[in-house]
Amino acid sequence: MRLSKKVAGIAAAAAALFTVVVPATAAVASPRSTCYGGRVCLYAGFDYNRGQVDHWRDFVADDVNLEDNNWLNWDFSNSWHSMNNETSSVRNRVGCSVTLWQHPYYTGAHSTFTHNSNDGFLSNNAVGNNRTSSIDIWCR
Ligand SMILES: [Ca+2]
Ligand SMILES: [Ca+2]
Ligand SMILES: [Ca+2]
Repeated sequence: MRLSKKVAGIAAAAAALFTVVVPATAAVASPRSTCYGGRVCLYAGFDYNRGQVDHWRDFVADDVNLEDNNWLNWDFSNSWHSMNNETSSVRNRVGCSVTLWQHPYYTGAHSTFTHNSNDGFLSNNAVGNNRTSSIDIWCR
C-alpha cells in the first residue's frame, strides 16, 4: 500500500513535469533573439527583426542561390516570401566564418562574419543591406 502510494506520487510528479515542459517547448519556438549552435541565422530586418515582421532562416550548409529559399515565420512555418536580396542582419553560431555574397554562386561584393559574431545592421558592410544572394559556410 505504501509502495503504490509512492509510485502514484512519482507518476503525479512526472505528469506535473510534463505539463511544465510543454509550454517551455512552445516558448523557444520564436527565434527572434536566438540563433542555435551549429547554425547561421539570417534576418529580413535590422536588429534580428526586433519590432518587425519576423522573417528569418537558419543554415547549416552553403547555399549557392537564395532565389529558391523562402523566409520562415516566427513559428517555423513557410512565409512563401523569397529570401533573395532581403537579408538585413545576421547571427553566426555555425562554428566557423561565414561569407555573405551579393550575387549567386559566391560573386560580387561580400562580407565575412566570424563564429559567434552578430551584425544587426548590414547597410555599413560591403555586402550591403537587402543584397545577399548566396552564403558560403567555410567549415561545411
Ligand atoms: Ca537556395
Ligand atoms: Ca554592420
Ligand atoms: Ca543579390
